Amino acid sequence: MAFFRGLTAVSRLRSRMANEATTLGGVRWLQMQSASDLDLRSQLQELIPEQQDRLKKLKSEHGKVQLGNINVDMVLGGMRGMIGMLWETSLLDPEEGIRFRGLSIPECQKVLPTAVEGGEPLPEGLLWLLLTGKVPTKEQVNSLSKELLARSSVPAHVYKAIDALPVTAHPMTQFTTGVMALQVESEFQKAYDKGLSKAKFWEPTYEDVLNLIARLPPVASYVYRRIFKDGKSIEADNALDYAANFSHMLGFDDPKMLELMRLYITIHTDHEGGNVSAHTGHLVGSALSDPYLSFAAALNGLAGPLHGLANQEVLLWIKSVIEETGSGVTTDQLKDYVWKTLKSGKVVPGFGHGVLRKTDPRYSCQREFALKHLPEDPLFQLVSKLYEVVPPILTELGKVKNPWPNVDAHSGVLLNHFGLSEARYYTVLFGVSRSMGIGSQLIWDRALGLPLERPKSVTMEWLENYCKNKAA
Ligand code: NMX
Ligand code: MLT
Repeated sequence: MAFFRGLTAVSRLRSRMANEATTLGGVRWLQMQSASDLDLRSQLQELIPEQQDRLKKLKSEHGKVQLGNINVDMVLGGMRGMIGMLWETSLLDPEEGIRFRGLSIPECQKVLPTAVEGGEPLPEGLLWLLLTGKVPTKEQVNSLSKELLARSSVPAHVYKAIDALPVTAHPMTQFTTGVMALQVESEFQKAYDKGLSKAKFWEPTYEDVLNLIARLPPVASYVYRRIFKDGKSIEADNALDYAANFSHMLGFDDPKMLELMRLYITIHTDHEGGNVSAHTGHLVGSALSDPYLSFAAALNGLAGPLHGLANQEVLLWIKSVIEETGSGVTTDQLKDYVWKTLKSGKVVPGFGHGVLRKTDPRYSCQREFALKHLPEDPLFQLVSKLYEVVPPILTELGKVKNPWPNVDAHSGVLLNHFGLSEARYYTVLFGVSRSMGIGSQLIWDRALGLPLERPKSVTMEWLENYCKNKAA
């Protein structure tokens, strides 16, 4: 009975999405099945002319409409709140969190195909959604899983490039080196060198992006096993989906870990365009650098502690709490540790955000996963305690705009529970997932012919003179 009630709710959501097709930008959300429907590239081929016309119309009819006012604080404050980029695949609401092509995380969990009945979404489904704006069928997702598997072979020189680094090099350095080594196979670069017309730029970009996404799990798992295990790679299992296969190649086959990996890869894919990694990927891509060059640049941004590296920092911080206080840490001890961190001039990792002003829904869905699968895990219980302790302290500081936890506050304890305890590796997992969002948008950047990104910068003297003249 509950199952049928669940099905009714899903079909209500699907039909709501179908009805909302025009309000969500005119992209068709659902479709009937035909042979070419299983081929993602053919789907894009159909969508691109529509979206090109839509952009042309937007430019010609509304090009001069003003979008907010830029003030000096925004220029000096990291461009917060400044609208300055087109990013089609997702949109972030400060209160609600991320929507992938209009769908929130709970909605994606309801409508995207899963590997397990009632389980977590398959990231291939989210990739399809990001690229096309359509919720794929299970057949489409299976077909994409197979396509990614078929594209996943990694040339030997990539592993040699990684092996040239000391094994002590940070996993992100080794991973990005692998991505740069993959670049020698760029279809975009080859086609551009042969004089490909601008109208066709999206086609080799599509090939590069799908190849890149497909090849990241073997490269990333190679890095993991080189640094933390015996150095022996584990063969892909062709029967598995993208995330499960990645987990398998890392060395983790517990069915719950496979589900965690599906959830993990799904929720980290995209967070609109202004975050450091996405913005970097888009900026570098705007110079017509190919997707490998663009994504390697994005990864270097992700490797910063205020961005993706925060997931590493969170687990290390949690472990340092336990080291100092023992495992039965009390609320008062936790408060003292948070204050000690702040007083030493550090941030509390995993809390705060540049845009969000509420608890990150990516945190909430990981919390739900933990409540379902590992409620007794002591580190999960510590993370739950931090949820009570940290926000009032950050609020008391008086300057923190968002005291609530972000995605990184939770991910480490889940991975740690299933044996992936090496915190220094966590940002690589984030990177594998982010390739789907940045890559999808890069394809649309080329399909829509978006221009070189080149904002204006000014000096302090320029600002002082401008403000003086304005006041006069
Ligand atoms: N702990 C201590 N201080 C903080 C925190 C925090 N978690 N969050 C913000 N602040 C401080 C911030 O450093 C700034 O101080 P100051 O004026 O002295 O420079 C002040 O509060 C105002 O910052 P906000 O405007 O609230 O935040 P901003 O947009 O500048 O930065 C983050 C956003 C995410 C960089 C910041 O909240 C932070 O450093 N958080 C901890 C690191 C983290 O979890 N990063 C991961 C973000 C998600 N991701 O995956 O990328
Ligand atoms: C992200 O997922 O990119 C982070 O939450 C940072 C951001 O959105 O600025």
